[in-house]
Amino acid sequence: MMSPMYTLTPQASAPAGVNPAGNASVTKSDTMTMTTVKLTGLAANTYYVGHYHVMGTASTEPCKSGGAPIMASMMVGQTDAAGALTLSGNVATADIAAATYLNVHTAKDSTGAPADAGVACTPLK
Ligand SMILES: [Cu+2]
Repeated sequence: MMSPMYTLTPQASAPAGVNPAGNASVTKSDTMTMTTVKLTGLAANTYYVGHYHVMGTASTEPCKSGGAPIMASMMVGQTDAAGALTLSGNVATADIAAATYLNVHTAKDSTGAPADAGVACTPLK
């Protein structure tokens, strides 16, 4: 089992006043991948959504490439009153085989529909 820890950094599309910082632990087996994302500096009592994404074409930098989300990897959660968030999820490792980055967006509501292009991101290796 490999469990790398990734550091998420703010994205240009993060709303003003949001200063996300945190990390993602990714525990990968041959069949399933368990992901836990912890961020602080977000808006209070607000829904956020995380996904793995495939590479896009807007940039050679994964987090700026604008790739499509892998919907099977969607994780939805709500921040606490201090703007701290924990997201966790399990996804089939095969479903994220082509992923090049993991990011978190503000969500419109508990359905996890994204409200922006992303607030924090990490490339994957
Ligand atoms: Cu996403």
